[in-house]
Amino acid sequence: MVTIYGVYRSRALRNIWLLEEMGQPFRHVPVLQNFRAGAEGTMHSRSPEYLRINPNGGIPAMEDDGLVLSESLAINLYLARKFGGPLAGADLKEEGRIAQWTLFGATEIEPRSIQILYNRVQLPPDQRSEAKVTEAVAALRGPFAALDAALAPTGFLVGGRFTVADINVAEVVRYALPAPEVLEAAPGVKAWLAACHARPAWKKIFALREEEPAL
Ligand SMILES: N[C@@H](CCC(=O)N[C@@H](CS)C(=O)NCC(=O)O)C(=O)O
Repeated sequence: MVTIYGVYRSRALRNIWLLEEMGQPFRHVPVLQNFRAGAEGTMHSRSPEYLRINPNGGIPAMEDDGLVLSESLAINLYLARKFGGPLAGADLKEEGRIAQWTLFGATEIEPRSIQILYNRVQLPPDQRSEAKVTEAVAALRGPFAALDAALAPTGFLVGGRFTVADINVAEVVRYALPAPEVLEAAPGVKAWLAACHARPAWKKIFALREEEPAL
């Protein structure tokens, strides 16, 4: 059985979302970020036992049949390929598109959207920078316009249906929500994200996430 290491309030949520959507049972080991270590007395990203699993020390990690993977988005590509079904690419061309949008999310969106999350929500108030938010909002305009155009024909990123590409990109777009002006400028992205978050699997895992202590 697949094991996912990482609390719901981490990038492990991406993997948990996909597994829920695919109806795949999995083992969940709630590893904490190291800066939260000690709060709940559970394993954290710098615990020796976790570093034996993932020497990079980041969460999430996944174990499956002797394979250990890190990088949340790569884990999702692996899981989609392994379990197949409508969330996975139906052929090589769709797999190419899924990889394209996943890397677009990782390179064009996440480095900016995470600055919005850090500087509007997660950092202690005296460490936040509105200048970084402004910079991120400006840098996201182009990528969000590209996403908006890609979503226009069908409302999905690949194959006219909900796939792992939508999960991988929705999870990095979500970090921009604390700056609503970015989404107001891209109404197709806003509607698509709302549709992603209306899915039963998302509602289920987000409720479980809310039960965890906040960061
Ligand atoms: N690119 C990596 C990022 C992993 C990452 O930075 N995870 C955070 C939690 S969401 C983490 O482990 N933070 C605590 C630490 O680095 O010790 C991925 O997508 O898996």
